[in-house]
Amino acid sequence: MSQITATYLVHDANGQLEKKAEGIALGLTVGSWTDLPHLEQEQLKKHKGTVVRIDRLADDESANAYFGKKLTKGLIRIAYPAANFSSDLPAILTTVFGKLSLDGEIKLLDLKFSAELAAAFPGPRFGIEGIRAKLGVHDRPLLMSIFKGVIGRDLAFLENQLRAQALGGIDIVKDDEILFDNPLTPFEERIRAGRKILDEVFAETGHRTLYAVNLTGRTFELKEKAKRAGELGADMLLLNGFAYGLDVLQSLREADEIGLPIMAHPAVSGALTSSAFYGFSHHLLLGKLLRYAGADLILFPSPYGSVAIPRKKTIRIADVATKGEHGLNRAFPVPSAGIHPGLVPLLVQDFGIDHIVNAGGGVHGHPGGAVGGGKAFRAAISASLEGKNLQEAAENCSELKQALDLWGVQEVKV
Ligand code: 1AE
Repeated sequence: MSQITATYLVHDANGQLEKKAEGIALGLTVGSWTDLPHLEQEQLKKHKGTVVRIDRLADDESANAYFGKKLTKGLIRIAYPAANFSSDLPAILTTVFGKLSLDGEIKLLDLKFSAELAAAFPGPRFGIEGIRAKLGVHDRPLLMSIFKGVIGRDLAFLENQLRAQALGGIDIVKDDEILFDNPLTPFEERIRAGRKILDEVFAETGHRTLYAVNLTGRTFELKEKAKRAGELGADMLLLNGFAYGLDVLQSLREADEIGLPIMAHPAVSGALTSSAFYGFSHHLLLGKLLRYAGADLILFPSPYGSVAIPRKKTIRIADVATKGEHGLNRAFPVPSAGIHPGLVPLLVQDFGIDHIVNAGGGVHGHPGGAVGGGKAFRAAISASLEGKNLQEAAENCSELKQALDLWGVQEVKV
């Protein structure tokens, strides 16, 4: 049967997980059950939510302290028949976590899509393989950087930053997520200028860099704007997917007339994922749902940088973005924020070859500017893949040495 199965973390004051689970399964589907006459039960059977499993977890003092009462902690798994909702994320999320999310004592950890339901979702148009093919780079993590300090600056400033990043050997340059359409660097002008600079650098050096332009503005304008971006030569779209909503991302992904890779930024998602007690798990929201909706690249907080989340959670996000899921294309994991070259060995250890090293300050803050920053990162990536110590590699790369002197190296502990 086509269905979606939700796993919840619950904290129950009454200590009755079975009753709680049954209440959710019925409350979010047919309402009541045992009181219904047999005929109505027969009619409604295919719409009834089913409690699949209940696991009681050990008492959690931190949860009791947070809620100010003794609670029973558990995992509850409920299957919802696809007959109850249309095959879109707004309907699915409202079914499995609509009103339920409002009680503040329940966290949605996972959603398991049946094969039939998963077939309604596009997944990434390009995915890891498609992005690699665009760049012709198949044997190393990609390197991405971010325009920084560009608000209030003109196009010439952006052009200089872009040229420096590309000359540093960076594979993808993305707009800062806080750069919106503005009179100094309008959307279309940014794309035209970016196309010109990157083609020039390619002609000079043979290095291909892709530019991801921030797709911004009112929701109903986005499709036309994205199409125009492609016509003007943008390589990729950046989308603040949680400010707009997952279904907006999916609609952009599905529009064949756009046909550009989409990079999803995690802005705003922290409000939905950060609590241990309510909201969504990181891997569900940032890994699975972004992938189902069609993000080719998924940015998320790294375990090491300025807005770090625990390592295990980041690895789970990357796993969900890249494994299984009914054959959907694999989304590129991009652990981000506060990344510098000294962290690259750890990133390679945690995420392997199929991830993107992404840095803003760690590129532009290099003493040699973005050219030096890019070179330092590329050297750190090569050394990490060869299993070389970064200090040793820095003997042959002055830019890497400068970076390590500035930011240090974080040791890999196996
Ligand atoms: C998790 C998103 C990271 C991001 O968007 C960003 O701008 C990072 O910048 P840096 O590398 O921390 O300077």
